[in-house]
Amino acid sequence: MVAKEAVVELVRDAAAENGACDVRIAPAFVDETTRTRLRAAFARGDFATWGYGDDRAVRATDPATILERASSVLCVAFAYATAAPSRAPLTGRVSNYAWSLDYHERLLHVLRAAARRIDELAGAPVTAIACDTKPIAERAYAARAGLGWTGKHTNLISRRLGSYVFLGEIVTTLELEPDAPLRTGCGACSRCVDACPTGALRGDYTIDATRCISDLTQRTDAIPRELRPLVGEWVWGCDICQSVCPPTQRAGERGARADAAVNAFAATPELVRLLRMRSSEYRRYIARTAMGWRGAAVLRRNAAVALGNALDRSTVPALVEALDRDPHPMVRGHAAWALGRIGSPAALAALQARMECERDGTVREEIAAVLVRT
Ligand code: B12
Ligand code: SF4
Ligand code: SF4
Repeated sequence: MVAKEAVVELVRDAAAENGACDVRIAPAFVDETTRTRLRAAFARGDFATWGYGDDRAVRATDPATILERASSVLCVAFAYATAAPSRAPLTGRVSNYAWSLDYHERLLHVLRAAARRIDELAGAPVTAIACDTKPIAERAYAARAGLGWTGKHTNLISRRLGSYVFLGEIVTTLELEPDAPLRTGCGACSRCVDACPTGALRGDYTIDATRCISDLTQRTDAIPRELRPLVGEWVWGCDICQSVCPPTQRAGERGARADAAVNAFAATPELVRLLRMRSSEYRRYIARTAMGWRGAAVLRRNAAVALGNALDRSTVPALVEALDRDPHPMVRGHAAWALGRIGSPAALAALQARMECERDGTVREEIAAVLVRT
């Protein structure tokens, strides 16, 4: 018989180098309530950009999908809050979770080490791990384990560490006594709902992810035109709903010592430099962070949108350069939009000139949408 305390201690030991963490245990049950919520969310189209369907709802709510004869889920919360760096004008905003070394690698390393030691203790392979890498409703099992509660911003809020926590799981066939869910919640607070610039949060613990800035900055196709002005200067992710959340504010930067920015450019990228970024700079400064997985063109597109929202005429030459020379049509199209937003004579003249030679239909459409208004 393997004792619950010994297993929890092994996880804490493995995580010790990575700042504060909490560990609690949920039963590996089929979670019908969450399954119904996921189905409803997918049917509403809230996750249309992710292509989630019924299969995802079924798999994510049954830990046996990850490990046959799963009996318990060790849910782990890793703190990651670090103070927002001060920003100079014309730099982009990057979310707290993304400016450090990619968390997946670090946390999977911790979970793997802990799982190996649990297997040794049990004398047989009894574990499987996940951290944003497998279809499991991580927040739902964490909430069931009492690691925290689901806030109206839909993030799991740990009582001690706030919501700036990553979640990871060790699913095991060991029968470990489950912990109780917390008896707490958001009450009448709705600060996150009021603060969200795009109206993505409905206030009933659901989100229209297709409106969330975090999703908009990660998608690989065009950002819907009507949403671009609402993205502001975010170039990766968004922290607004969490930064106004009282329990997250109270937690402060408790324990996140491993999450310092990898370099200043990743934390507060100069927008013009980001707009011009090619593979070598991308590989050097960005690829190893959590904003590296979508490639350089997505970040150049995001820089164009942020510059369109910054409305600074000094950036027109760089945007014209992107319009004329960026190899990716999506970046050229968003540069056209940004020039239209700035709307100076030089910006409009560049758009007129580009219309004469641009061959890509999507870019021509972006330019036409500006010129028709002027
Ligand atoms: C797709 C995805 C996204 C999408 C959609 C986000 C979302 N809210 O679902 C986008 C790109 C927008 C996104 C953004 C972010 N993400 Co994300 N994302 C995921 C991913 C891969 C799947 C989430 C999913 O299945 N969503 C579908 C929804 C329906 O499922 P759910 O959120 O689990 O469902 C809960 C709600 O529906 C809620 N619910 C619904 N109705 C009701 C009713 C009541 C009464 C209650 C109480 C609850 C409730 O209960 C469900 C279970 O808890 C997870 C990893 C994973 N495997 O879970 C990471 C994950 C959720 N993301 C994470 C992070 C860090 C973020 C960002 C903070 C990053 C950033 N700063 O930009 C933002 C937060 C934005 C926000 N407000 O949610 C962390 C969250 C950690 C935490 N503390 O909760 C996760 C768990 C990754 C990880 N391993 O750490 N993400
Ligand atoms: S991350 Fe930003 S855009 Fe997304 S729900 Fe929160 S405040 Fe709204
Ligand atoms: S801001 Fe208020 S309503 Fe939103 S998650 Fe935090 S406590 Fe809950």
